[in-house]
Amino acid sequence: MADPDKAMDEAGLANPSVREYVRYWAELTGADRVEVVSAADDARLIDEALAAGELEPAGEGRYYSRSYHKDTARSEERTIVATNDPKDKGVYNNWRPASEMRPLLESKMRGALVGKTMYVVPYLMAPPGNVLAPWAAGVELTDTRTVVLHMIRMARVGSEFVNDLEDPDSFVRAVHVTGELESLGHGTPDDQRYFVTVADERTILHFGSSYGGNALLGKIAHGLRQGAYDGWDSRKYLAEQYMLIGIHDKETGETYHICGGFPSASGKTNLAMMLPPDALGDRYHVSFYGDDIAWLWVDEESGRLYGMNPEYGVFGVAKDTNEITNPTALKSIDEGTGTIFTNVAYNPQTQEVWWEGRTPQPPADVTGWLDWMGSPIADREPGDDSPWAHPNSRFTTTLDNVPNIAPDYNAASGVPIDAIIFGGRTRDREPLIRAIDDLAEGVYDGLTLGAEATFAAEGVDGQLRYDPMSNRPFMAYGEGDYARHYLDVVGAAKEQPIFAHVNWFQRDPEDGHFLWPGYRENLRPLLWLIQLKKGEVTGRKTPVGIIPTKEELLLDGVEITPEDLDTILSIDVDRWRQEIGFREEHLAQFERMPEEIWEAHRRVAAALEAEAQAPAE
Ligand code: OXD
Ligand code: MN
Repeated sequence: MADPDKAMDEAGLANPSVREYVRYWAELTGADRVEVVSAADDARLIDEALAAGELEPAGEGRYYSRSYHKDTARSEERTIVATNDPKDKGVYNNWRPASEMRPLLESKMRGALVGKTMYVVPYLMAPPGNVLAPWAAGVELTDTRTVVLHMIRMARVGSEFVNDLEDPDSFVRAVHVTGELESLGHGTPDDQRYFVTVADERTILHFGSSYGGNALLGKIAHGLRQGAYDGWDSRKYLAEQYMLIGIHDKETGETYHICGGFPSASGKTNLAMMLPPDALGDRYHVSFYGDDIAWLWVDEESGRLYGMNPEYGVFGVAKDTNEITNPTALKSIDEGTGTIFTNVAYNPQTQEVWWEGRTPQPPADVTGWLDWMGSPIADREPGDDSPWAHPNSRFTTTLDNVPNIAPDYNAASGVPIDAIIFGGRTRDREPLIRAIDDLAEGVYDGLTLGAEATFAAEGVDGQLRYDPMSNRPFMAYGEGDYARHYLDVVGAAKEQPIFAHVNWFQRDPEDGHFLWPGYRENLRPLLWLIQLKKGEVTGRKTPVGIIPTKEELLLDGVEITPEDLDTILSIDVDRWRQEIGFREEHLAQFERMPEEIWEAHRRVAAALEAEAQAPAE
């Protein structure tokens, strides 16, 4: 049996509430050993993981890992938010009573660490000293060394982050037990996996995976689900799946901050790491704060909306990351960065890694190459063109490795937010950008955010898979209450951020080409948005927001035809009227949706009707 007190004494883990929690779980799981971790243990843990074969070398100072082949992504169906109040049930949070979930999870975890080590990972999901730090401390207990190594990259880790809490009990209890991955019945009626956040007890209990958001509990379970619940419960803040960037104007010396949500596979990491286009690089610099999570609150002193990235790293999707889509990401995962790759293709002979879209063609010489499951590519049957890397394969690297990391990313203050943007992957209807300068209409727009269903079978043609504020998988309480809270937090700011909806993905209906070149050029509509907020341009008012005129967009050096430009700067009223019908059904599912949101919906619908009746110009 482990001696948790000895381990905690040695590591200087002094918080009495944390110590009691660690003792409780060491006993319940029957762990043989307890080890308290800090970021300074990284090199030793890497060596141990290499020696144990859990990691393999991927060039100098980079590592490769492979997960169990059925354990490769978050599982939304197996994810539950439990509380003691049935009123917390929403459409998306798979609510269950805490009284049912806690005993169930404890029974699955009982005795599960016999013969194993229980790692104790104290962490902070905030820049130290931030006003939201009281909600950001946690202690993850995990049975998996590679999970520890990921946590060290994705969060600030060490006993110092929990030792001096004002309220010693105010840390999130985050317990991760992997279970016997081969016998969990993945995807069957007898699925044993449970990923539960007991939100009103600030306890996260995840059983049955060692992958990504299922296992790194600081990131999604705490940073988003628990954070969202705490933000609402305290009435103090929002925890959102948003990227956060700064745009610095070297001519005026001013910096603007934009955050925003995009459903997965809509290019959020690429946007967050964007370099300015060559023609604008002399004047503007884009800096990176984060690509996945932002917590937002109103700063008491200035009365402005502020934001910060609670994470300490990037857990990026590898697929399609290359010199054109995201050169910044490639530099962030270069040799010497300590990056861990998971489920990409790997060549143990040369220690190289590869994923679909890294280069137009896979390596021509397949000698030594293994696919993400470890099978030699050379042994494939002719015509087998299954991907070498898993589509959800990832790289994990710390923020300091990102070449354009903002100089103040670690500042306790956070940064003032000028604009909040939403964007999905939409092949028609959505213009390049439409700005919304009304809070309720902005929140309404976020609530009706969606992306095209990936496969036609998933939905009706032209209908989006709605993903409110890109938080659908992370909703922690009822959507109507969420909308109310969003209106209240942002509404309390003295200077309102401007909202906008962006779309880089409109296509030509005939030949399918993208109308807007995307990537670095996406800075241009964002600069227009800032100018609009400052009153330097006026745009053109439409029923669904303000869109730029051709003359207002900085277009020098952009390759786009006048016809394509017209299309992305115009509103297809008939398609929009169809969309309004879908939105009405979507919103109607949610209880307690604030009247302001319904009013915004009716305003937009009425303006579209008026436009449809207006004689053509
Ligand atoms: C996610 C992630 O699953 O960021 O959204 O990993
Ligand atoms: Mn995410």
